[in-house]
Amino acid sequence: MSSGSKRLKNLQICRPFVYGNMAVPLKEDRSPDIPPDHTHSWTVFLKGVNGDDLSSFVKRVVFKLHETYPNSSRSIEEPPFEVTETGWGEFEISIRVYFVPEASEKNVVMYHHLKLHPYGPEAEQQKSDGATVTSMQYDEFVFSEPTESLFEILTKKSGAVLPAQKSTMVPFSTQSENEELDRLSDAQSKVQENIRRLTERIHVLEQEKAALQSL
Ligand code: SLL
Repeated sequence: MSSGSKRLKNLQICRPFVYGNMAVPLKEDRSPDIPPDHTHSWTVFLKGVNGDDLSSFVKRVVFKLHETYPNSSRSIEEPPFEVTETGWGEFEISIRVYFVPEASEKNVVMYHHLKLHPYGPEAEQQKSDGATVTSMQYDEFVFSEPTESLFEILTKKSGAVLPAQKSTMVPFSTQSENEELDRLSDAQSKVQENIRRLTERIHVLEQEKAALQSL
């Protein structure tokens, strides 16, 4: 077994995401390239919550469209994981997610019913306004007993929380913001260090338990 492919027992790690679609009715000034029977422009997507980047552990996402579309299987290898199209009808889209090889996880599939037409109590008003229709769902990837590599990837400090570059010429508010970011970053490192230590401890206990059971 290569390093990092070992699985961490008794540990589960989750990552939230949303998937779904947005749609808008096509206007009079539509491009001449769009077939005349198409009524809407839409985007189907899978993305992290709060701008989270999923690409550290998601390798690609395959959106399977209705077979009336050319190359109906669309493979997206990097974020944004989405497909934009025009069309006239609603249909079910399968969204298959492949994880990075270090994760040693099977791909997962979700189904989303493409929504073009307003629904719900405000539907009539929205229809006459030509409003954007959104239909999306929250879900979580649940990794049970992740590989060490996947655990590493998922708990790695993300670039977004690194403190901004310090400068001596910054106005006071920016400086105190930077200090706050430093403190948050330190606290985050400590929490991660604790998680790592506890995970190791669990490992050791698991091994002791296995040794006792084999007596
Ligand atoms: C329906 N069962 O009848 C659905 C099928 C198909 C949608 C919807 C056009 C594709 C294209 C398109 O919108 N297909 O012309 O490339 O409502």
